[in-house]
Amino acid sequence: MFASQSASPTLKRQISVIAATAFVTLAVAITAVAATPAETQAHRKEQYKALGDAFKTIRDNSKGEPDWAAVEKAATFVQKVSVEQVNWFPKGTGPEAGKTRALPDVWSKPADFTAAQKLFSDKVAGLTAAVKAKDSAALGAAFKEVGGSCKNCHDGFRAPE
Ligand code: ASC
Repeated sequence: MFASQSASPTLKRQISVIAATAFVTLAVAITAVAATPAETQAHRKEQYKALGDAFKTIRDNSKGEPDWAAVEKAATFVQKVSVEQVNWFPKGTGPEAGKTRALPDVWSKPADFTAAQKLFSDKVAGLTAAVKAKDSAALGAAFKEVGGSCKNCHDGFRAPE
């Protein structure tokens, strides 16, 4: 018999919840896939700008006694970006899609670019650990390491302003 005729109210409610969850998941997935190249560029520019702001917060707090609440918030964002950025450079989102400082090597040397992105997320692990331990000396050291990984990627894959 058809499920909705034989199912108990509890089961029906569970089925509704599962169906609604599946619908939302699908809608989110379609939205992510459907971003135009220009939208992808705009998104990554916005996120990297916010990353710069978050990194400034950490820099400002890496001398003297940190404001740990502010540092934690900023470091959480840095960590999120370090993971998500691997999705921000699909093919077709280079200069052909709009004004960007991302260099062609992003797409012509994908293994090198992936390695540069990985260096960043690897160094962020040290930052996250320092924040978790509320260790200001470790924070200062990790800040420098992360900054080096930013520069490493910019040197190879981003045009100067
Ligand atoms: C920052 C910032 C960057 C990095 C980089 C480190 O504060 O906005 O892009 O540090 O300059 O070398």
